[in-house]
Amino acid sequence: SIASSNTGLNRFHDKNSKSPRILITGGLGQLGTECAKLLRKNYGDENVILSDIIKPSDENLMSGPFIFADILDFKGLQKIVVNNRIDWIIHFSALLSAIGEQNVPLAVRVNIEGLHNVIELAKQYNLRIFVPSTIGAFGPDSPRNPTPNVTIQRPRTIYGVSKVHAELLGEYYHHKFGLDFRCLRFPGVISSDPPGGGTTDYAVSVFHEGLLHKKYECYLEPETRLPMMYIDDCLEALFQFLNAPEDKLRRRVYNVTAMSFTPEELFAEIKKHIPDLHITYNPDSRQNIANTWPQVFDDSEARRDWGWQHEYDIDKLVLRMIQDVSENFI
Ligand code: AKB
Repeated sequence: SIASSNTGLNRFHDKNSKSPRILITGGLGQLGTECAKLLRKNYGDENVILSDIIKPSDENLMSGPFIFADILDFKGLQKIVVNNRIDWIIHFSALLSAIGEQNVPLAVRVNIEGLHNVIELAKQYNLRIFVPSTIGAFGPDSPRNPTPNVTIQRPRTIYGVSKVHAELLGEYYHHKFGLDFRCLRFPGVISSDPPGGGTTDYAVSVFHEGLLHKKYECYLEPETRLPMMYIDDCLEALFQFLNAPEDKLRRRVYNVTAMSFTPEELFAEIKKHIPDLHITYNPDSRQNIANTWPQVFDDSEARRDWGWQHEYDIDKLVLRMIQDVSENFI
């Protein structure tokens, strides 16, 4: 994993500077536990607090502190920030694209009201705040191949709308109040830990189903091209960007990606390792979402400004996922 492949502690912090104290919200989603591992490796176990409203497993509790935090409870959050002397917030709590469409009022509360709470808190206590955005922040009017950093957005999902709102509010707070707001637009993130309720989830499920049952029914059409990245690259981008000096940042919101592929191309690569994998297609409402999203994401500004570079292309990703899922889930 990225945490163990790092060359050592404090890659970006000199030995004499104090480690930041970091709160991760929505910490038991797809990115939280792996992100905590990486940050703990760099800043010390006790300095990274994972939080969620979900009950943690024993494994979640293994590497450092976990607390209950409800992002809809402003006072509760305030107490956590003060009592734990938090310096940075990584705000992962959100309902993803497909699940958000099934419960729009809840998505509005979690994705928009929750964001209001953490951003206001970050302003009041002068915290650095990272909020992930997504390829889902684009829509049918956006150029799809490639999709540049600054262009028409106008998404058609509540998830996308909430992420555009987060991007704009964060930029506004930065310019108006000097808030240290940082935001990366991620593509579909692929990890052996399952995501929940996204449009790009097929690219994770196929590994689990494929290795267990040798068959997978895909809910997207075979030629649906979407940008993707392996979780180690995603967290590496987050880590580098969090630590990028202010003078390198020409904007507060950057596209990042690693590759783009269609289901057909991914399955062909997996079949090199699991030749008897049987694929069927049965597109559902997620196809309509995917049809409005970028096919190829232009992240040249992140590469130019703060040196973003990905490590995993499709062949390396497939090898690594087969290994991860076989070791941890089969
Ligand atoms: C989703 O599919 O909703 C997410 C995303 C691309 O933001 N994985």
